[in-house]
Amino acid sequence: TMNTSPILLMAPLYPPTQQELESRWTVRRLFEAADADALLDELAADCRVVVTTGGRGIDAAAMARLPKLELVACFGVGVDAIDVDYCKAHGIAVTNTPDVLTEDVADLALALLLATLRRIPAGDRFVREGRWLKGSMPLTQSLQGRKVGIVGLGRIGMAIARRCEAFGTPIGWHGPRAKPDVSWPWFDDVVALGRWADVLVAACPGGAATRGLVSRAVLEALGPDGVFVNIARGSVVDEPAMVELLGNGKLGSAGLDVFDDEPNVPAALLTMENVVLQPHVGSGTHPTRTAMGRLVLDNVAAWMEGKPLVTPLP
Ligand code: 8YV
Repeated sequence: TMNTSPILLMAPLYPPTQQELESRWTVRRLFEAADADALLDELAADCRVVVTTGGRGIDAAAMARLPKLELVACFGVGVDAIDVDYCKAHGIAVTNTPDVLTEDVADLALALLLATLRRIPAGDRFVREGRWLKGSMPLTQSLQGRKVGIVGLGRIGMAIARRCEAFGTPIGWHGPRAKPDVSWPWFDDVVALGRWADVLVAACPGGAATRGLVSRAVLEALGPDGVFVNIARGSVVDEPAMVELLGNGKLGSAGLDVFDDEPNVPAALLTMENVVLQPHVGSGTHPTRTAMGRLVLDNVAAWMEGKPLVTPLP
C-alpha cells in the first residue's frame, strides 16, 4: 500500500533532489513557514516522514510535535544534528547517505592539507596581485617528511589514510578502540597522537562523544610547526583555543572546511595568513550531491512502498 503522508522538509536540499522529492510526494517546507509551530501542529496528525540535512538535523522537541513520525531521512552522512537517541526510543528509523561521499571528502582533506602547507591560495593571490613581477614567492613547508595523525579511522578517515600512503607520509591514528587489521600505529590518547604527528586531520563523527576531542592540549602538542585539518565537524575541536593558538604561533597552520556555528566563521580567522578556509564543501560536487540525493529519494520511496530502507543507521 502506498503511504501518502505529507513529508516535512527541514532545510533546502540539492535542488534536483528537492525538485524530485516535491514532484513525487506532498512536501511541506518548514524553513519557509511563516509560523513553524503552526505547521508542526497542522502536520501532527499525519506526518510520518521528515527529510533533513546533516547540518540542519531535527531535535527531540520538534519530533515530539510529530507523534506519528516513523522516518527521518538525512541528506548527509553526519547525523549529529539529529537526536538519534530520541529516534531509537520512539522507534523512528533514521537513514543517511554514507559511502557515496567518502572519496570526495577525503580528496578535499588532502586538497586542504596541500593548500595549507604549500600556501596555494596565497600563491594565487601573489600572481594575481602582480607581486611576482617584483620577486619570488616565499618558500613554504613541505608535506614530505611529515607524519600524519588521523582522528577517526572510519570510512572517510581510512580514505584519507590511503591518500596519505600515496603521498608517502607515515600514518598514525586515534579511535575509540584499536582495529586488529590496521597496521598503522593506534594512539589511545589524542594528545599523544598530536605529539607524534606533524599534521593532524579530524575525520571523526560530530556529536557528544567527540565534542572538543581535539582539545587545546592536543593542538599545543601538535605545536608551532603543526598543521590541523578539519573536514569533520566544528564541534570536534576547541575552536576558541584553535583560533588563539593559530594567532599566537603555538599552532602553525590550519585547513578548515567546518566550523562550530556555520556559516559564521570566527572573525580572527578571516585575516590569518596561516589558515585556509572552505565553506563546508567536502561533499560539494555535482556527482556526489546527486548520489546523496538518490539515496535520500530511494530511502523515502522504500518507506512509502513498505519496503526495506536502503541505508538505515545500524
Ligand atoms: C552535507 C556533510 O552536505 O554529509 C555530511 O554530514 O557534512 C555534508 O556532506 C551537509 O551535512 C548538509 O547539511
